[in-house]
Amino acid sequence: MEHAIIFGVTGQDGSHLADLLLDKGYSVTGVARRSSTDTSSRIKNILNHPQFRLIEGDITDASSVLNILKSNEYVDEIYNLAAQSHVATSFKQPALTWDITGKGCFNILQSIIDLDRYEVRFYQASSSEMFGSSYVVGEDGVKHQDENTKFLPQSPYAISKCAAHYAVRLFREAYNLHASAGILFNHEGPRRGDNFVTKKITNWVVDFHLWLKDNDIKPEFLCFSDTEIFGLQDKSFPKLRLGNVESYRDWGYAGDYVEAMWLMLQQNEPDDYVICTGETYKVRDFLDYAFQAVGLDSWENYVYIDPEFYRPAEVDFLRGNCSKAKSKLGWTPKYDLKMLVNLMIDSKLNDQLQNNARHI
Ligand code: NAP
Ligand code: F7E
Repeated sequence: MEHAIIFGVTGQDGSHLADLLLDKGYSVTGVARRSSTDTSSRIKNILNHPQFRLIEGDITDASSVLNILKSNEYVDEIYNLAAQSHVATSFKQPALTWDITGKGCFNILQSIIDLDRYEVRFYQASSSEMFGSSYVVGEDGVKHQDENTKFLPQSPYAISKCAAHYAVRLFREAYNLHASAGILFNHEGPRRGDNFVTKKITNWVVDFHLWLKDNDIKPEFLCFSDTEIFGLQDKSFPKLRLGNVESYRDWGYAGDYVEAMWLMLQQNEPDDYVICTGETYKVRDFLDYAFQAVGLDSWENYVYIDPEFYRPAEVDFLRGNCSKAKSKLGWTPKYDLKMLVNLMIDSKLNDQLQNNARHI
């Protein structure tokens, strides 16, 4: 039986990857850091799985990482998905972001070498944020980023990811490690953290839709202030507060993207791959789809553009080209943006309806 270790198993991707590997018959060791509150909500479905084990560890602590590898003598694959992954937060906590997102990767790679575990296959979660303000124009005149596009990182998060990405390449070349990096563009889904823009939008849209229904309010009777939406009998609902809605992102579905991670480690040779949909949309397009999904025609009245959510530096344009992954891995994304928005809205609606049913 194949054995994999997942650092960052409690996160969006870690939980999807654990599901995938268990389905494939792997035994999976998930590493979670100590927390004052329970962080296992995304992996509740597998906590009692006979082939799943959750252990404590922190990738910022080199001795913790070393001990995890020592106590797991037989490991085929290690996936490093652990990160301080929020770009805006990285401007407020750059040193912490570096320790987790940058140095953490070195801690794992160095432990593999120190323990002579050259047989292990390693995956690093690199990011399209590493491209920052850089892109190329293809022969078709379309702007995009691929494996050969230079990195121009625009945040402490992206700088940390670049350092980790170069470390993977160095350890691959210097020590002949089977170490691969997936340069993944934004990927989302019902398990996305609440403070990323797609989840923030879909959560708000569903809550607002249910508020209208519960109070039997028709949208045409609403009144608006700068920050509030008023219904009948002085009932009010806070507007959705967002920052820059003009940036472009290439959004895919997380469930599709973890398959690409696994495929990378099944190749004879390690390599780096861009994983994306190849389509790009503005945040305002995502808003259009999300509001349409619950029958609201225009989002402008419901959104308050709040300077608090602007970043000191922005990545304005991301659109990937994953031709290499398509031809070498045989990987293609299954979800387009509209399907992704509907998945996130339907899942949140179901959660809310189930919660309400429990309280009746
Ligand atoms: P996520 O939901 O934020 O998950 C991050 C995971 O890292 C969580 O399990 C978190 O644990 C864990 N973690 C944080 N600090 C740690 C530490 N010091 N030691 C051990 N574990 C730690 O991120 P995601 O969306 O699943 O993304 C997975 C990876 O892909 C990340 O490296 C991210 O930077 C990268 N990435 C994501 C995207 C995307 O669009 N989602 C795109 C490109 C790259 P807690 O539960 O305790 O917080
Ligand atoms: O922002 C804008 C924001 O935080 C997307 C991470 O998984 O993908 C993710 O990073 C866009 C940006 O994702 C709000 O300014 C507007 O232009 O959802 P996000 P991100 O920064 O693209 C990459 C590939 C990763 O690697 C990261 O780990 O939306 N935006 N208003 C907002 N963003 C947030 N979070 N909140 C807002 O209110």
